[in-house]
Amino acid sequence: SKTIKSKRIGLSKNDIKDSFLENLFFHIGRVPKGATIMDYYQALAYTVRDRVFKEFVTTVKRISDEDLRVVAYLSAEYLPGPHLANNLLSLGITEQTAAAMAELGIDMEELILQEEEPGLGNGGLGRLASCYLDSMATIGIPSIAYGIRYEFGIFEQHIKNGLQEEYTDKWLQYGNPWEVVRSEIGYNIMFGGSTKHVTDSNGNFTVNWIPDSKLRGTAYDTPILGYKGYGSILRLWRAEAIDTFDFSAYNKGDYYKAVQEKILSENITKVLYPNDEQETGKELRLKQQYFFVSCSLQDLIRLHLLQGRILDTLHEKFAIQLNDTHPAIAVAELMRLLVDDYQIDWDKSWNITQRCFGYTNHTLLPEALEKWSIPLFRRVLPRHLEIIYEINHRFVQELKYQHGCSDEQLSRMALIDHSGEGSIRMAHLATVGSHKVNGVSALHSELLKKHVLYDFAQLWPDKFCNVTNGISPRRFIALSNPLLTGLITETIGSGWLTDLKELSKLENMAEDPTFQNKWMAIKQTNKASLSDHIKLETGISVDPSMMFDVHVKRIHEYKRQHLNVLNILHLYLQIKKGNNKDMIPMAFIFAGKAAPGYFMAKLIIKLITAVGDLINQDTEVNDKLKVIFLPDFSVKKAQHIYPAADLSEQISMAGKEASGTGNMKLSLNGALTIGTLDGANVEMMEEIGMDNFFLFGLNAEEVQHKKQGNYKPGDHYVHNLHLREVMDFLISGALSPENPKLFQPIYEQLLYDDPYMIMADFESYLISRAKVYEEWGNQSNWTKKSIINVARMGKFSSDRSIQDYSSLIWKIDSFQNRP
Ligand code: 26Q
Repeated sequence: SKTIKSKRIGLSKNDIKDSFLENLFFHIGRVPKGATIMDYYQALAYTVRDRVFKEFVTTVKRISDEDLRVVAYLSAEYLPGPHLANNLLSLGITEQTAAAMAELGIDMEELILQEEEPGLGNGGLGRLASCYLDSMATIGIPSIAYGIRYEFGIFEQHIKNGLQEEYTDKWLQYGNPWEVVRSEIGYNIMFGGSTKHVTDSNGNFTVNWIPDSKLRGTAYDTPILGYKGYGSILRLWRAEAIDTFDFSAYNKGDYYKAVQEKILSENITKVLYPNDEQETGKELRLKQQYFFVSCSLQDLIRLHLLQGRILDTLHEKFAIQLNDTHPAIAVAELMRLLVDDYQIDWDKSWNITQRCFGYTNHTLLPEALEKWSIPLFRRVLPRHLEIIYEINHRFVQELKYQHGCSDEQLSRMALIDHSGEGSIRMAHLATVGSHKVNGVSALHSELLKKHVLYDFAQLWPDKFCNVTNGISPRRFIALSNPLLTGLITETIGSGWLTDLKELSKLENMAEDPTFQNKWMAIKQTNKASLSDHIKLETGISVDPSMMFDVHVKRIHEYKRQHLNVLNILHLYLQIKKGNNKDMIPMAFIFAGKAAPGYFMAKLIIKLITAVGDLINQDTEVNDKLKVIFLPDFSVKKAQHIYPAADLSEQISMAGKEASGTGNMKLSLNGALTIGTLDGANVEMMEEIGMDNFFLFGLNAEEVQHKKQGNYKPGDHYVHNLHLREVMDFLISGALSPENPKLFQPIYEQLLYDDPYMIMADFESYLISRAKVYEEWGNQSNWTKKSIINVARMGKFSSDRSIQDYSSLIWKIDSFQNRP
């Protein structure tokens, strides 16, 4: 790579300009006259990609030359966000590139907006994987990230008559300049059929899996650059037919059948399941998981053997991290590869397997724990079922004879749940097959040990640890909030972007009036920009001087967007009664997708938009209140919203949100948080201090306790006048004159069941909000708290999370820490 010194990858303005014109001509086949904005975007993308490749190749060479230990991150989801601006930032060429474009009469910002982001995930878990990849590349943890190249990512959300409608995401329709297909890197994947247990002529016992279908996984690589750092790679698998045509069928004249196999094969990676909970019994989903896991493990084995090593040392060279249970079938697949394909004996294989894997759990919701029905599993993966039975058998024997576990304990811990038609507990498979299991926040990791994986934590206390989630400061402040980034760098230097703890140097400035004014002015500018965007997208005008109260995340009952709505209705009713003397003008901004089959979540969207319709048009209230639902939340939209937020809503029922990461992104951009003691909010409040955080609601223990007692949500209705007014209003028909019963399901659930304790937390929420209004009244004071929030966010960098993974789980040194 040292020989590649041409101006083709030069970083000066002129080299960039020349390469841009060259790429426009040779890659796109255009000259500036007649080129479209999309042509320009593509040409710039190729120009940047060339430069990314150079850095990337340098890192790969170093890993290979120094024979380094590597992290293989397995995740069914990634949400990298747009690549162009991030790569410019990482290469440090944003300014000269903008100047080069300007000389050609092109606005670079406009090109940046052309990019369709890869929506290859649902939400937090997918975005976390991408933040981690950014951090591994920045710090220099040798890594490769594996996943699925969904042709259609998360659906596009449109709002029609206030309701969510889903449209196909066509992110590949104009091609994808960031990836390269590696046609030569591909693996055969088998499904279905049966197994044959045979003893060969040498007396060796082997198992043959005779599948009923095969397909091929091909690698598509996207190089990932860390900030002024190293490279990593996102390797996504696409399913293809092994033979384009079934020639025997073709020759018989059955063209349709011949093509069908190709279509069926390609189906596997067609579309992302848009559910951020378990999608029960979907055969295709199981096939997706197995498909990408098998490709990835075969690839690791190939890389390992290519370096001239033997499989006995696989665990020395690779740390394989399972992002939730979605890739947990890897435990059985690695055993199959080692035992069946490479004839390594079971015990040795098991030892290698356990030492390779680490498992990260992201949920405590019992309904979200992955299970696969045994009949389905047998149909798709007959050999893996046998292997899981064998793992289970040995595990149960060990529990019984070495640990003296009771039958009750055994049935609780087994990999197989025998109720009904029987199912496989993927979290148990992942736990047994890994050497470390971690939760994603301190609270979550404790609850994991106390409830979901209690017996395992008793058995193997050392296996359990915590790694609190983090976010990439490059994407979520440097890229998204250039003005604030500029002010911070001007004040404390630029070291904070790779060492976020340095933000603490801002504390000195918190009470400085000049600094406060600059801080406020930036927030104001960001709000004005979002306000323009809101006007463009929804037609609603929002005065940027209003407080921007932001609630953006997937729509879920446990996240309690409807608690927020109840408060908005309360404010509305107060204004209507004339109790609005010193009410603070507020814009409530919501965004987030609902799973297409999740009735209540979709009804909550309708509720938000109905409340918006009522309020935004009512001149008696609309100078005090606005309610916005911004459609189609994505990484790109998120980057626009966070910098403009004054208040961050993190109001899930305590014990339900594993960590949350939006909480960190908003706080890093200077929003104050109103929130419950849930997930990482707990640690954020510890860092930020009670005085700078608006806490409310039951804690996880109190929730638990109340649930075990006899919780009567109706009591709150009876005793709290405000709550009663709001609830009655919900079914008064005022929100939905054409269908007065529309919101009855929400009303009834809250009144008679209230699984997420909205009624119990309502009063406390209002009290906490009253403190928000009080603090907002003193803008200098608010700004001081905003600065303190940012100054104390250092812990929540994904760089810190990756350091934790590296030292606690992976035992891998970064480039930074080696000579
Ligand atoms: C599983 C089976 C079948 C179909 C879909 C799924 C599926 C897909 C995605 C299940 C769950 C997810 C995503 C979960 C998720 O995003 N969890 C969030 O992870 C974040 C990162 O750790 C946390 O901050 C959030 O608290 C957690 O909700």
